[in-house]
Amino acid sequence: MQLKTTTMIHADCTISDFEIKPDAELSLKKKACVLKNELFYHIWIPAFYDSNNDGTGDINGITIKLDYLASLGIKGIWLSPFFECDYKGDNMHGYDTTDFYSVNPRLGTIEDIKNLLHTAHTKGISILFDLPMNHTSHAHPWFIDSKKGGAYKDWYIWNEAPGDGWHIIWDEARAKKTWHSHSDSHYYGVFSGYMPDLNFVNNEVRNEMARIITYWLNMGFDGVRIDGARYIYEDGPEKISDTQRTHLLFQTIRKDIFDKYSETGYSKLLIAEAWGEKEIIRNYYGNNDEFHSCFNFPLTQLIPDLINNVAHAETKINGLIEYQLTHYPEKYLGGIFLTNHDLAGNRPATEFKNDHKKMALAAAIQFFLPGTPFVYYGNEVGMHNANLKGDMKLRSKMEWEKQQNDNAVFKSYNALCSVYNTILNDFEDIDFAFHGANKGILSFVRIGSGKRIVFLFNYTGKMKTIDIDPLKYGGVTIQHEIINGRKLDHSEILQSEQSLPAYSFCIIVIS
Ligand SMILES: [Ca+2]
Repeated sequence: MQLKTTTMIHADCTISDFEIKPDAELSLKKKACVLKNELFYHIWIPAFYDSNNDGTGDINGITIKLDYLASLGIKGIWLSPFFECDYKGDNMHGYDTTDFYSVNPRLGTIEDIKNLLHTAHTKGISILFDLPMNHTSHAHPWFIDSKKGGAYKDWYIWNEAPGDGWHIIWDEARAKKTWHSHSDSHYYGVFSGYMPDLNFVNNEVRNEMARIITYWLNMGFDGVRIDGARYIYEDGPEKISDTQRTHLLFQTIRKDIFDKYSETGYSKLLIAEAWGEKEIIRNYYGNNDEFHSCFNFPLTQLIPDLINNVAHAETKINGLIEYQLTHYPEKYLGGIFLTNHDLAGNRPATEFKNDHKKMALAAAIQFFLPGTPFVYYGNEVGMHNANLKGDMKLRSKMEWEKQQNDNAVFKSYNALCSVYNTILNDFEDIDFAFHGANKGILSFVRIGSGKRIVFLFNYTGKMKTIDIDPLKYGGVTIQHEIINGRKLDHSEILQSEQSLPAYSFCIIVIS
């Protein structure tokens, strides 16, 4: 009986009819997953840089600013959605796709995309695209046909009498509807009636999604961020997220698509937006056979909480990292971010009320915990949350005028990016010793081939004495950096006890 059930579930999660054929002209050769100790930058396209002065940031604007990103030390970019979409008003988010194969003309053309890929790759910068695969816009031709009962009828989820219990998990009032009426029936749309969910039980839908993913990866993209990964299959009331079939489909996509790209020498990254607690995120790594990486949502709140001295923040961050070390697959690399486009966190300038030291400290923790830092556009120049409603707070125009050398935040980010690329270039994480957040000091050691790096962060407003006895870390030769403070000389390090000023940090490289 068990075998029969498993086979049946697998049958709902297979894919075929796609081709792995990376374009050699536009693709970047990568032996390993693109996220290994590489600094990423998250761009909200309409807000970033407007190349043709029509009021909307665009693809060519990113190409123009690649030198800026390269000089900062950025090695990869995650783009907000650029597919043709329905809503094109002030908060054009692009998660309401009307054509997965074409580019929103407000953002540019397919030639602009190819030019961006080519130019970025010549500078060694990877590019990820954002795929809202769970749903389309209600204005997508597939859904218009589905509503009429045409050939695409079964591409969406219809139910004459869905009943109760289909609540979205983040809506505590449990008032938001996930079923939406149309003539005598109802269709399912977990995010809204404007974005109906695709029916992944339908073989044609899965194959189409595999074609879409490989179309863009073949063109030259280096990976994909899967939007709303928790909501792909739903099993009924109270079972609309994190279902077994959702995991099985991503395992299939990993094995049949991503592992095959790796075999061609063009490794591509699969990263999840699985917005939830650590136990939920853990399952999207599978047994190292599902997503390469998942965004670390719990950490986004805990980093500022630690620095802002919020009650129990030490216990919570220790609990999070110890859980990850115990339960996540070995060498997992999460995406670490302080802000994204969705109100998951405030911009640091707002969160820390413009306190430059706290902002630099938060960025340093984000950068140096094992994982991949994703810098949200504008955080590096100290942009604040905009005085706008809802998620528009985090989607305001890039403040290019703040990109000046006398900007203290920008200076800190430049220094951090430079140190990051210097000490983690070619660093292979072999082991990690987490000493935890304790009495105002967060400390850990990253151990790689040939060197180990000690990190100490003082997240209090007081001077702290730290023990940097090299013997304790088994080091022979010591190089060192102190940011937000002065540089130590060798004899001082041998004294082993040092003072670490308020909201500053110390990085010791032992090789
Ligand atoms: Ca779904």
